[in-house]
Amino acid sequence: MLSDPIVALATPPGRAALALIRLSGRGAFALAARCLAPFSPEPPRTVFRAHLHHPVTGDPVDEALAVCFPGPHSYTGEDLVELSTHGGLLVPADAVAALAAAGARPAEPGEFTRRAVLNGKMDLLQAEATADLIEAGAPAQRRRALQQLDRGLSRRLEALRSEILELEGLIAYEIDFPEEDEGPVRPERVTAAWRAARERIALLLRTAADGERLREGALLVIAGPPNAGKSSLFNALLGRERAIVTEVPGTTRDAIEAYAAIEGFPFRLVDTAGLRDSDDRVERLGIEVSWKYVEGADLVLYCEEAGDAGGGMRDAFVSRCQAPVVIVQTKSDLIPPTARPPERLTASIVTGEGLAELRRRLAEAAFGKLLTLGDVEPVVTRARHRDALQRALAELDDFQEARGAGVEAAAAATHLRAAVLALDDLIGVVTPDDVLDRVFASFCVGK
Ligand SMILES: Nc1nc2c(ncn2[C@@H]2O[C@H](COP(=O)(O)OP(=O)(O)OP(=O)(O)O)[C@@H](O)[C@H]2O)c(=O)[nH]1
Ligand SMILES: [Mg+2]
Repeated sequence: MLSDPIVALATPPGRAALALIRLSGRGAFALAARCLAPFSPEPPRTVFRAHLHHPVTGDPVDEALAVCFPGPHSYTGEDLVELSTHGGLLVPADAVAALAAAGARPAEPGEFTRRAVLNGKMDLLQAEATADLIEAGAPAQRRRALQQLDRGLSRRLEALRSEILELEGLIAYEIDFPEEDEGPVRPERVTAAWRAARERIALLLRTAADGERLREGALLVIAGPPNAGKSSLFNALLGRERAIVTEVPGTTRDAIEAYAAIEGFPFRLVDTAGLRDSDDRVERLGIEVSWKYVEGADLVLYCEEAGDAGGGMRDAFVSRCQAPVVIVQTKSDLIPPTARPPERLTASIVTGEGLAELRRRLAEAAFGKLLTLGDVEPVVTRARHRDALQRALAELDDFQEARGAGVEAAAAATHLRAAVLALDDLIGVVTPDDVLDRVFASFCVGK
């Protein structure tokens, strides 16, 4: 395993009070000693102040604070030094250059965390959760990432893994007693254990759609006839005036996309051009774009003016949509409360009425499964997780099919072994390099 010393700036470069620099690997302390005076790794995990200078020219770089974490009690599991310097563009870059001149190599993105995984400080799911935590833009994303970092998903998968291993153990009896008609383990017991493990995997897989949406944000497309108040609602949900609003039908020509947290959940909001037959070439193009977005949406918010009798258009629209549609009647302030149909969601951006309920409905429609699961139940959040679980499930099913077909126990058991391997891949027990490359490709340098 590579453990050569690596260095990186862990904070973004630019005008800031402080910067954090990390140095990790074999010989990290000796290397730091060439740039810091005074320097001593003893006592460990204790902050000390030191002059930081270039090891070759002796040029002073900064007055820094340093902490030494001797391996294996460090983030990477290796000897690790963290330096706090002044921020800005020059000082942190010079500090990194000084450590590089002393013999450290600039780290690749995610290389510190990759070493943490390889040294058994965390599993691959926790490493992914670290990246998710950094990327989190909505509270629900942060909570989910923290739960995965706390090994919520890892523990569930480990339990599942032991269940399959126990099932393999039951089968081993049959392998040991091949002559007997019926081994010491009743077939129903094997079937019950198989069914329990299968159901657990299926349960996790059912969280995948909402979980992946939670990481990426739900694509919420606002659509409807011109002048229905779509852009106004878009701005209200965003909390700022992003889209142009006028009383002229056909104001929005192009789709406008923006990120918003609604009820703590991440959404990618899209405002679109109003749908109608138009002779205007530019508007027609805009309407085509609207339909493209509607077709790719996770959720559609269909707007129609309160009291609008355009039910035919709405029904035709809904039947053309793949994604779930939330229908809202806008401008409810323009009609008397008695005229509002009780079964319809109504909202007004003038009075603010109905907006809180609308937000709740949108979160419910896009993330309903996560809302019912709460924050305790683990959820799978990546295609990588889904693929591995599907592989495990397919192997379990092949196992049961083989038994049904009277295949010899030892041969049937190979499917259980393969299911365990799929879970191992997922947790990151024995992960091939190319999988690691893919996971860490999206990481920040210095993490
Ligand atoms: N009274 C009232 N007027 C509203 C409300 N929402 C929007 N409007 C008005 O309705 C008109 C159209 O609003 P927009 O948000 O531009 O409508 P749109 O659906 O985006 O229209 P297009 O982009 O042309 O398709 C504007 O004059 C808004 O001020 C509301 O809740 N109450
Ligand atoms: Mg508009």
